Amino acid sequence: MDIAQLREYITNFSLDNCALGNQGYNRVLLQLFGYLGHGKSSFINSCKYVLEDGEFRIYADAGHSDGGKTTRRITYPLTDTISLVDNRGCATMNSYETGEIFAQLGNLLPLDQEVVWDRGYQSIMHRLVEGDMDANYSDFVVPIFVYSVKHGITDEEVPEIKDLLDNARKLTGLDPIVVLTFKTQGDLTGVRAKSRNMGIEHIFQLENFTPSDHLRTRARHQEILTFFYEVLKDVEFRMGLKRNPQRERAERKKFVLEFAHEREMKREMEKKEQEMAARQAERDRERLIRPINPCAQQ
Ligand SMILES: Nc1nc2c(ncn2[C@@H]2O[C@H](COP(=O)(O)OP(=O)(O)OP(=O)(O)O)[C@@H](O)[C@H]2O)c(=O)[nH]1
Ligand SMILES: [Mg+2]
Repeated sequence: MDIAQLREYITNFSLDNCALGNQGYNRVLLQLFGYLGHGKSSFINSCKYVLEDGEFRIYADAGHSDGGKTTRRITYPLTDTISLVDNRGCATMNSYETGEIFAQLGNLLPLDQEVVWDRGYQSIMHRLVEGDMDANYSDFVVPIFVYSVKHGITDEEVPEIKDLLDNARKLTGLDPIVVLTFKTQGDLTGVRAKSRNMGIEHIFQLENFTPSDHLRTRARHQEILTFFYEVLKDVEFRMGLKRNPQRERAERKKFVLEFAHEREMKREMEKKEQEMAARQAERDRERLIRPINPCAQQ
């Protein structure tokens, strides 16, 4: 497909035209997630630039440095059917942040609000229950993991990222699609190979358009349009199966609650083990010093 055909397919895409109709869905929500400063907001600006075909504009506020810029979870409509969500990036995938990431990804919390990294199971549970008051059943969620080639992937980072992607797959029922940013600024081949080994099938790579570099080139446009084409083909395929938006949301909620609960139990256990180890160390220390204590020898 050439650029014009890709653009036409994307702008005209409607869930109503899927094999079994829209089945209660009316929006494709591309949920961008990943670490701080890897180019999520810039990817949104790039997508808007390519799809709207106008001047380069900053829609999603992109930072200058190592990230932490986006703290609200904001929706950016792209076509009548497709919206992008700029989720809050996290520094490490520690347990609290991961629970929160999954609550965001599962679209279980209201959009366009500040994201707080909450502490503990109870807090997530309360917010999910509140989220039910304004529950959304009509978004078809697609997880998009944004990762910078410049950052690279060390062998130590692989298990954490794999875990995150596997859980995103379980949560949404879709293979996460990986977008590699800063593609000319690191070991692209190595990062691609590691992503493939993690079971990722769809990997896209690009240099985001930025305020200092937004020269239109065919290759850059083609990459972004192809990305949307593949995403929508995947959506079309999934929509060819019988779906139930209410049930799917309930399943996502169960997943997040179970995940948060498990993490809480694990944390409690680790805390107890640490306390026991500290008490044991204290007892050992006392035993060691007792024989040389003159009072103890009398
Ligand atoms: N050269 C180049 N710069 C990029 C690319 N993607 C992002 N940047 C720059 O990297 C910085 C961080 O990008 P953001 O888009 O703010 O990253 P983010 O993931 O939204 O970060 P947080 O919201 O802070 O988590 C900005 O200065 C961007 O201009 C890219 O593909 N190539
Ligand atoms: Mg951002």
